[in-house]
Amino acid sequence: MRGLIWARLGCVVLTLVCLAHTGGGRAHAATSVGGTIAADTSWTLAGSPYVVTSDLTVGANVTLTVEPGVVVKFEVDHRTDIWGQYAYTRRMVVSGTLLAVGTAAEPVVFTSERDDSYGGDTNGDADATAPAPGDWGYIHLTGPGSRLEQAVVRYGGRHDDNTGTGSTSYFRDYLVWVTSAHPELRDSVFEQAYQTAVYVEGTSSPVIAGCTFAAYGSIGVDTYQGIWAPEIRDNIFTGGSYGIRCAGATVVGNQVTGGT
Ligand SMILES: [Ca+2]
Repeated sequence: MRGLIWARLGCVVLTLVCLAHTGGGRAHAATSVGGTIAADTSWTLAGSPYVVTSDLTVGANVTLTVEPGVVVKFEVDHRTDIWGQYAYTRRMVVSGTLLAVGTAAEPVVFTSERDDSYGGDTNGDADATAPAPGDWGYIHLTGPGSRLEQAVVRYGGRHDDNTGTGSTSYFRDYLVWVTSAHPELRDSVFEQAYQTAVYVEGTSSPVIAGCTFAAYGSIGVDTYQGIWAPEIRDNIFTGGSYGIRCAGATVVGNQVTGGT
């Protein structure tokens, strides 16, 4: 009898251990990334999700390739500045080249660590936290040849570039920020941006085609500070304040609903 009881207890203990290991629905361990990537690197499905736990820089002359189906999640690191506004979030600065080319069935996803709808419950808290626009900063493209194709970029767009400098906050409220570069953004979804989804400045001539911009706070594509000629073609803008703000861009075949 005593042996039977111990056997049953053993079953209970084993069950608890198994639950602990699968707690929160975490499929498998995430890969933590941050700092500077100094040599050509691929992020693979086997390593996904990748969690950005400090500012991430892709160095000059370096290519980061993100394979189809890979989910990249940015740690939520909100801190309150001296004005009482939340200030600091994670970001990705691409001085080299970012190749994030997915497929319709397996897009490349950039999102908040609180977004359980891609890559599972990566932060291990079940539904205790929900993602929100501005959970992370931006992807800043400043180097040659970057491509985002069949990608989903969501819940970012808020960053204080003066964090840690002791100066007044300098908010960069963009989900994707293009400075003097010529990336191709095709057939992708940019949604839940805190303010502007894609901001283009300097001698930039990106191609932005076949994309959907949804539920962003302010402007879908803002190229007003760009002095070259971007091509903005066949995109859908929905649920933001404005679709496109531009000067000197080629703008063809776009649809704007729920804004102007
Ligand atoms: Ca969660």
